[in-house]
Amino acid sequence: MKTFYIIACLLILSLSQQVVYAQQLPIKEESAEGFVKLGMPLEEALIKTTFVVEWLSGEGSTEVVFQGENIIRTPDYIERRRPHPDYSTRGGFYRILTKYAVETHRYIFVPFDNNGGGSLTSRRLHVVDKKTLRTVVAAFLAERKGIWGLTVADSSTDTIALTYIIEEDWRGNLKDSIDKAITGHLRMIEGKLRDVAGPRSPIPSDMAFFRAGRFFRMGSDKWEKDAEPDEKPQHNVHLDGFYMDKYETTNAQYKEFIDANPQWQKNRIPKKYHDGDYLKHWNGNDYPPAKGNHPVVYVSWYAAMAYAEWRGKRLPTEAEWERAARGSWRTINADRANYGENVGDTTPVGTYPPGASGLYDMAGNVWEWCLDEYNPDFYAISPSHNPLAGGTMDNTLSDWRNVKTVRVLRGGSWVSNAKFVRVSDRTRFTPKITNKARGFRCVKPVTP
Ligand SMILES: [Ca+2]
Ligand SMILES: [Ca+2]
Repeated sequence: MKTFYIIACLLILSLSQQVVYAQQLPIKEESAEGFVKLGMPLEEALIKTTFVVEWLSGEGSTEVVFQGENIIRTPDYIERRRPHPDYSTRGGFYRILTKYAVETHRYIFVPFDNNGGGSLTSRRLHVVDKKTLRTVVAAFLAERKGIWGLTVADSSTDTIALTYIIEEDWRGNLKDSIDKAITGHLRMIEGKLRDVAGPRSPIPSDMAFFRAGRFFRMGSDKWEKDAEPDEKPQHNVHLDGFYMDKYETTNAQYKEFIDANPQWQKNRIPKKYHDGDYLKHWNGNDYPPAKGNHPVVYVSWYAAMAYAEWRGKRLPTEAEWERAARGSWRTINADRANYGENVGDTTPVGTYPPGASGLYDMAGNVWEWCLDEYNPDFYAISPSHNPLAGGTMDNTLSDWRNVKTVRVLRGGSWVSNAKFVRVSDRTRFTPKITNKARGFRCVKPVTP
């Protein structure tokens, strides 16, 4: 008992000092504070948790009630826990298990079935140490193929994450060997996730935070109406954490940029960075009267890149853009977005209600430049982690002035038909092109 409290105190102490580190990673619906604010002492909570000891040899299992420190600690079993009725909400049970895993330097993993279905409480949660993890995953994988989720609780960095450890490609084949998947996963958890789980520093008020490890289906399904070939196959994507601007970049913001960087003013910008129409609607270095809060348009991809760099940000990858835009509406109409000439011009940013993630005008108003080269076949070959077409992130960010290949735009504009306002629609233009319906917004990685 004493040892337990000493460990707990040390944990709390180290948590309070690691200000630069991440807060506990919230799982799904859980708030960032959920873990540390678990009201009941762990000891007490665990006593109320039924768990099943399951031997890896396959010799069976025993159901027992957790009794404080009296855990059978042998290397050849795993614990499969079930929530006490008092903790039957998925969040409550998850928090208890996670806290337990952190304090015992162990991991939890959650095998998902092929459909990813079922509530978290109905899934089997296994508590294992790092060494056992490989054995356990291999054993389960032999049993049935599928997409395997892993929640890792890492006691050294006090982070947890729900991520996918082994993924299927669109044909149903596993993408990695077990060894490769586990190694890669642990490296990621131990490295990047500590900073991206849930930043302790406040989220900038004009940006929305997107947690790492979130999995989503990118692209369009076979049956999706209006989907074009370049939106297929639908595939799994896993992203590092990032912030995204809540609004499209405005004229007023863009003016600050050209005032501070005269080489990007209309009469100074080098020819290689635009098509002759750059800031066509501006009067010299002034945006049109009363349009300070409208999205800037007539900006090339180069101009967007330069602006983002100056702000200490960058353009979003297509995957980041789509992940941020997903989950808002199944249908679109004139009350929700500025598209299809229903207004006849850009509208001030934030005129329409925000989407599910708190972002405005992802659908319509102006098309938004993305970082990626446009490759219609990219989805068939795209890596599952942080996909980016046309080069590495480092190369693209350091060498963007020499980029010549076509770039992606997303989200449709005030001119576009509904078809182009769909979240998975992709379009493209050469990086020099500017026009009245194209602008951008920026993102910022959480890990420097
Ligand atoms: Ca937009
Ligand atoms: Ca398209």
